[in-house]
Parts: sequence; C-alpha cells; structure tokens
Amino acid sequence: MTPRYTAITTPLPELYQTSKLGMNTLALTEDFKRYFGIYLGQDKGCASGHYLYSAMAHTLRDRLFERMKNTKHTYAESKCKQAYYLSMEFLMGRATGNAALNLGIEEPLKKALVNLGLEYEELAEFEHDAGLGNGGLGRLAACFIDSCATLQLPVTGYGLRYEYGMFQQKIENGRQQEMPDHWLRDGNPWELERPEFTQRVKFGGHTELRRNTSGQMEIQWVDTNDVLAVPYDLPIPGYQNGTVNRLRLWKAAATDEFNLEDFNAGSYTEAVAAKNEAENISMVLYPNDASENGKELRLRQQYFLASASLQDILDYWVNTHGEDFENFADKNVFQLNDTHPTVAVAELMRLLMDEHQLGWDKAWKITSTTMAYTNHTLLPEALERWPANLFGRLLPRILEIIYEINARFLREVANHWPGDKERLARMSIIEEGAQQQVRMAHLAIVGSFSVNGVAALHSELLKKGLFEDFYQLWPEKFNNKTNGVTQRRWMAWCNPVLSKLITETIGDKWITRLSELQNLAPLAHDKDFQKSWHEAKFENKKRLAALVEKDCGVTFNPEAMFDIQVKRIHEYKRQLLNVLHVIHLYDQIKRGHTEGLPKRCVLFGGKAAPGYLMAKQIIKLINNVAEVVNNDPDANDWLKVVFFPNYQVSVMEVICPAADLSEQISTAGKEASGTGNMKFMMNGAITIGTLDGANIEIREEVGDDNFFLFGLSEEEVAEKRGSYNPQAIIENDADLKRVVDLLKGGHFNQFEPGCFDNIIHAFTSPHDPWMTVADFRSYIDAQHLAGQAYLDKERWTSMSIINAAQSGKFSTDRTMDEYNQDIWKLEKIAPHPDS
Ligand code: B1N
Repeated sequence: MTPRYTAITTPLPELYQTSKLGMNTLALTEDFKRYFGIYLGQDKGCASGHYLYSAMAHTLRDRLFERMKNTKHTYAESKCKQAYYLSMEFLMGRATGNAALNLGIEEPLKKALVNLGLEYEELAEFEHDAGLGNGGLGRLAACFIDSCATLQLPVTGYGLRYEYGMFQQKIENGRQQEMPDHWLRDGNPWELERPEFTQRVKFGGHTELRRNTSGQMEIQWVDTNDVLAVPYDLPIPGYQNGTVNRLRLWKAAATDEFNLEDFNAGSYTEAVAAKNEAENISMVLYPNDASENGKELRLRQQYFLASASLQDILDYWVNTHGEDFENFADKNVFQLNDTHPTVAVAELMRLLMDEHQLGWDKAWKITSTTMAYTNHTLLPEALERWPANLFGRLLPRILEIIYEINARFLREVANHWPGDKERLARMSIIEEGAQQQVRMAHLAIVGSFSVNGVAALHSELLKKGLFEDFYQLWPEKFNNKTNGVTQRRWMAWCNPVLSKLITETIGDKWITRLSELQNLAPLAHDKDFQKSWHEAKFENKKRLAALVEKDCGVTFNPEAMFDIQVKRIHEYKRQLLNVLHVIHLYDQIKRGHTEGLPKRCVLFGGKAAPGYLMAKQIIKLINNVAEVVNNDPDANDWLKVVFFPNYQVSVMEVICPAADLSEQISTAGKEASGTGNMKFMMNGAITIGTLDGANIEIREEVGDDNFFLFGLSEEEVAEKRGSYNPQAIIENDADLKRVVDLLKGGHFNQFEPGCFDNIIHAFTSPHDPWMTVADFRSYIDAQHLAGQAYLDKERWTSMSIINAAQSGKFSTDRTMDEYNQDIWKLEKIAPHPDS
C-alpha cells in the first residue's frame, strides 16, 4: 500500500507548542468569536444555532487536544504499562458539558457567552448525542474511560466510529417507529481524524504454505479483500487534573484499489459497489441489547475492531521497542467488553506469529497473559456463537488458529479429567452439531487470565452455572467487579441544584471521592437540611415536568410521586409488571379506593430492538394504558402515565435528578448488574426492586428500611420452574384478576381488538420464564408501602438523603481502582504541567 501520508524526517521545531490557551472569560470569548466569524465564516445574519454551538465546541476542543497531546507524551516518556479497553460500544452522549466541567471552565464559559448575548443551555441543545451503544454495556464503557482519566490511569478506549448510532425512536399510534440516527451529519467537532495511523484489515481469501523471502516455510493468508481502518481520536478529560486520555474509533474505508480512475468503464458500478461493501463495516450500530446479532456484517465489525486496534498497539510497540516482544506482556493489557471483541484472542496470535515471527508458545504466553474478559449477561440468547463455516469463509486464518487453540486446550481438559468425554464436549470452543459453531465465550475464557462478572450475584452465578466447568479448571481466573457510574456526569453535571447543596454542606471532595457523600447521612433527619434537599428535588421535578409537557403533552404535577422506569425494553426487565401495577392503581381509583394513595406520575422510556416483537407490543400496551388513564377525568388527579419517546443519555440527564421511585424490577437472576439503578440512587431516588444484579448491593448499602424489596429470589425462581401455575395465582388474587379481566376485556384496545392477546397469553402461561404473575402480589404490596412512605414527606426525604449518602460504592472510580488493582496493575501517571 502506498501510504497516503508520509512521515516527516526532519525534526520538527516546537511548532506544535503554541502558548498555553487561556482558561478565562476573555480568552474564551476571543476564541469563540474567531471560530464563529473566521473559521465558520458567520456574521450577524447567521440563521442557525448550530454555528454557535460549533464555535463553543471548537473553543473547548482546542483546550482538550492540547492536554491530550501532553498526556500522550507523558505516557510515552514514562514507558508505563498501558491498558486498552476494547468495546463495540461507547455510549458517550454529549461532550460539551462534560468538557466544560472537567476543564474547570463552566463559569468563565457561561460568562463569555452571556457577554456575547448567548445562553449556554440553549447552545448545548444543538449537540447530537453520540449514541454509539445500546444501553448499559455501552454506557458503562463511557463511564469507565471517564474514571480512568480522572484517576490518571493510562487507559485507551478502542471502538468503532459508526456513521449511524442507536436509532431514533418515534411513537406513532402508540407503536415504536425507528428512524436512522445520522449523528455525524453536521460534523463532529470532538474528533480528530488521524489518517496517518490507518491500518489495513484482511477479509476472505485463503491460507497457503509458502516459502518466505528468507527461505522458510510459513503460512500466508492471501488473496484477501482488504479494508482500511482510519482512526478518529476523541479526547477523554479527567476531572480538573490535566489528564486527557484517548478514545480511538475506527472508520472503515475502501483501499486505494478502489480508486475509480483505476477501473475501466466496464467495471465502474461493481467497483463502486465493492467500495460500499468495505465502507459498510462501520456504517451502523447493531441495535440489539442482550440478544445475538448473528449476521455476517456483525462478525466483520468485530474483527475489524480487533484487528485494527491490535495492529495499532503492535505498531506502537515496534516503533518503541523494535521486534523484541520479551516485555510486551509487562507493558500491555487488554480488557474485552463482553465477547464482542473476543476474536482479538486469535488475532493477537496471528499478528505475533505471522507478522512478527514469534513461535506458538511465545505468542500464546503473551496473548493469554494480556487478555482479560468481562461477561455482562447470563441470558443464553445473548451468548455469541458463530457458524464455523462463516468464520472460515470470512477469516480463514483466524479459524485455523482457533482450532489449534482448541486442540491444545482440550488436551489440557483431558489431562485434568481423563475420560470425561461429556465435559470435553461441554467445554470445547467448537460446538459440534449439524453445523459447527465457535463459542466466543469459551474462546474468551481460554484466552484470558481474568474473567469477571459485573455484580456480586452475577459473578457467583457465572461460577455456579454458565462457566462452572471453567471455574473448576481455573478458579483463580474468576473475579467480580461490581459496576458503577461516573458521578461527574451523573451528579455534578446533570444535577447542578443538588450538587450545589451538597458541596455547600460537605465540600466538593465527593466529585472525585464519592464515599464522601456519607457525611450527608447524619443530616438525614435534620429539618433544615431536609427542606433544602426537598426543594432541590422539587426544582428537578419541575424541569422534568416541563420536558414531559413539551414532548408528550401530558402535565406532571411536581408534587406527585415521580415513579420511573427507563431502560431497554426487554421481557426480563418486566416493564409489563409495572404496567400491571398501573392498571391496578387505575382500577382502584375507578372503584373509589383512593384513601392512602399518593398522587403518582409514572414515566416509562426505552427502546425495543427493531425485531423484538414482544418488546414492541409492550411499548404499545404502555401507550394505550397511558391514553386511557390520562383521558379519564376520574383518574386525572391521581395518576398520569407517560411513555417518553427516544430515551437516550441526554434525556436521562434530566430524568434521574427528578426521580422519586426507581423501578428495578427484573426477574431475579436475569439482570447482570444494572447501572440506571445506581444513577437514580445517587440522585436521591429510592429503589423498588428485586434481589437481582447490583440491587442487592444497593440494598446492602442503604439498609432494608431504605429500599422497597419484593419478589422471588434467584433460588426461588429456579425452584419454582416446572411447578409454576399463574392461572391459579390469578384466580386467588382478586386484584390481579380484575387487572387481567380489564386486559382481556379489551379495555385498553377498544379499537384494536386482539392486539394484546400475545402479551396476555405470555404472562399467564406456566412457561413464562419471567414469572411476572408470581411476583405481582409482593410488588403491589411493596408499591403500597412506597406510596405510604411518600405521603410522609419527612420520612421520604430522609430515605432520599440516605440513598444518596450511601451511593459511594457505585462510582466507577471505585470500579476502575478494583480493575486496576486486581487485573491491570497500572501505575497512575500525572502529565507534566501544561506546557
Ligand atoms: O450490561 C450492563 C449491565 O448493567 C446490564 O445488566 C446488562 O444487561 C448489560 C449484546 C449486550 N449485557 N449484555 C449486553 C449489549 C449489546 C449486545 O449486542 C449484549 N448488555 C448487557 C453493564 O454491565
């Protein structure tokens, strides 16, 4: 390949070191004007707010890039060990507010804008969310790299620069419609294209044993269709500490062979089509959360990410160390975000052996001591398997390597358990059957020195269930790392009112040490503090009510309890159970049983995977119930229901500060961790939840008086399977019976008969895996207790304070410290003071 960008051989003068960019109002004002007037070419006739946003973003971005270069040089000079977080998803949301907060220039920036007659909040709304993820897993990656920068850990994120992020959701006649999310259409000021670091990724072709230039026989992967990977760097600022780490996202581009002038007229259209096929790789994020995406394009994406990232890291190594890989494992570690980038195990073997001439044993030693794997789900439908023949066609060399890894691994298993054929079949990386499948989780475990789950219960269930055989073989690999969220975005940034109160009360250390919030606990019963706390929550509820009014046309009374469930729509998350409760409340109200009821505003939000019919029907049901309730004058004062469309990061930033009750009601044993639960807790909402995922740890922190627990435990759920009889439960529970009868009678679908039959059939079936009916009574009772507690304003406020005060554990700063201590073992490194 002729490089498109050649290296400069003469040493650069200090061209790149401009004088340090000012952080005061004057400097920001000047830069803003220069960007707006000169770079963007605007004047007083400017008709689009986009340019104003763009000028603001560029002003901030300069200050980030300056620090990003500085941080990179510090790492290079110190020759420190570095970690790489490989993830198919980084759900970043908006960058502006986070940049201003972490640079410590919120105040001067706002002032600069005011001086120019502008308002920060208005401009910020022009930024598109970077929706490069589905939900929890992608947002977790974003929180992780935020915390790493704040902790000054040398960690780089690697992902894909999808042209289209998570689809935009519209609701029409109560149903979800998907619209493409072309988030890059107005450009993206937060990225820097680095074409000089382009990599070439191979697909297709076949392998051959050939003699190389020095006369030795070697395996070569030839006749491939290559795709270029062009990196784009996004700055990840630490909190006011000078560190700016990097998120490198790859965009797919056709190789020069597609240069159209090289093609004769006859193959013009084929040439363009082939170019398209190459560029398709980074075109769109697969919108499936916790279910398999068994499409060829998805495997292409995964290999593209793994190969480009590893080549990039190996290039850097060779540039600094030459072809000596002796210390590579002491200086590099890779964290695999679920199995999605796991083909990296085989790709690192290939690169070390085929491109850098290491033998199998050395290559394996390096690979299996640098890879670490995080599992995020126990749901069988989410476990990735690829047909071996697809693998062989797309990545023939990689499949060969996987077979060899497996052969060696199975020998180890056979030694450990001589004669145990069944165990061999269970543990094999290759699943035999009508067609062979590659089990990616097995490849990940075999290839990694660490395997972790994302909450205590989840990590235990991995050892006892899904990965039991592997745990018996390698108990030392298994560990738990309970998830967290970054309090910078999910408190300091999105909840300025409460943040101000907290900082005035206990100082601002909590922004980088969340356990400081414990100092609020003694104030939980202090009348004055309660009053201020309540006022802050009330402000936030008014802000959300205004948004609901604007986007849904429904009036939320900020005095009412805000009862909120926002997350992907999935049967195991049981939005349906929540709807059954809403119908129950409606039924009670209609029957005049309003004594002891608080006023409630119930808000749902979340996207359904486009092909997930049941999830889509649940959205329809929520909307239909909302329609009936909100238009019934009898119910109006007591109950409002809304399905908030297009739930995304920037929406959660308004929702979580305003929540009173946080719905975390999955069937026990199904939600690996949950992270929305943590955002709500931190912002002073009280959880109504099952003993699932991180809920268990939340309850441990706040105590059972400050948590509304209900439902079967994981063991009880497992035990009940087989003897589950929902019909009998319905017959014996008059409240539930009335709810089911309302549904069956078509009360919520008078003009669309039969449209909920599917749902009714599913949750009343003895085979319902989510056991919604089994938990109905205890859920209703817990909701009743929550309602009573809400009516006692003092009690509720003290519970709210305690929830926030005890949320310290759920900072990703703690999570990242644990990954670092147990897995990565990096040194924290502060960059040189800004040059
Ligand atoms: O990962 C989150 C957890 O908090 C959630 O409990 C868990 O459900 C979520 C395939 C997934 N697990 N698996 C996925 C995402 C995309 C995809 O294509 C699976 N997401 C989770 C963070 O640990």
